[in-house]
Amino acid sequence: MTDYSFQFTHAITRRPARSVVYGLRAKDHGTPNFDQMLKDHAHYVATLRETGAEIIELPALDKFPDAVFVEDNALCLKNCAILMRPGAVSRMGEVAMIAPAIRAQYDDISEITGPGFIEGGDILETSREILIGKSARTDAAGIEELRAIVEPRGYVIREVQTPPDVLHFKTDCSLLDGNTILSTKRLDASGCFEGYRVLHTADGEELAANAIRFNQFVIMAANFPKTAQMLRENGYEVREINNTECAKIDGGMSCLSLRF
Ligand code: CIR
Repeated sequence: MTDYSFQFTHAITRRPARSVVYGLRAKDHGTPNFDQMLKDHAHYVATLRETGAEIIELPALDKFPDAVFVEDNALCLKNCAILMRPGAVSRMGEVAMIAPAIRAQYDDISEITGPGFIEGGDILETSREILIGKSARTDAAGIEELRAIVEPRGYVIREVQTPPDVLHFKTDCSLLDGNTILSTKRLDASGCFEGYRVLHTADGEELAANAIRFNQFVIMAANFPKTAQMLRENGYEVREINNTECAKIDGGMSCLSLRF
């Protein structure tokens, strides 16, 4: 049986624009190297494609430095998609730019119209529910607007809390299979994953938590050897992608694609 929380036939990505060096960031970790980011992005796209999925690559958008992080623009479910309303003002215009690509794939499309905010990075879909972390980018009104759209379509929403000073809920966790979550210890300590099997990132490797399960692969940022080994020991087929440049602007593996 297909588990739509990690078995996908499609992904949408967007090539990084030169303006990506001006992307939003919470702390200064230096300017991303654009050429390295292009290489890493190409590696990421090739890895998604290796699973047999169709990858729709959208062109770079110089006007929106963070537009490479398409995950925040939409929620793509099995039979419907919802266009988000980013909490970051500089990112609001990205949604209209991605809408045509989503409309080409879905018949049932809704959009968050506000006044609330919600970004895809705060949304974790598992095989039984959709967890949404309240954060600086996702507020209660945004979550309620999404709830009103998806619950009549048969989905269950559970509001949780993104840890303070963490950009998105999925900065600290990922789905490994329908019932297994990779999480930082700090997020798991909140109790939000009760009933799931939870594997923890190694101490000091918290940035490894933002991974994706995409068909047969767990795709994670490189340079987190203990967490990668732990995942391999648990039977996952791990692929590592250099993420040093995206990490400078708080981006990771999940942010770079919409998967459906
Ligand atoms: C931002 O602050 O919006 C971007 N620089 C990073 C977005 C990362 N997106 C994600 O975790 N889903």
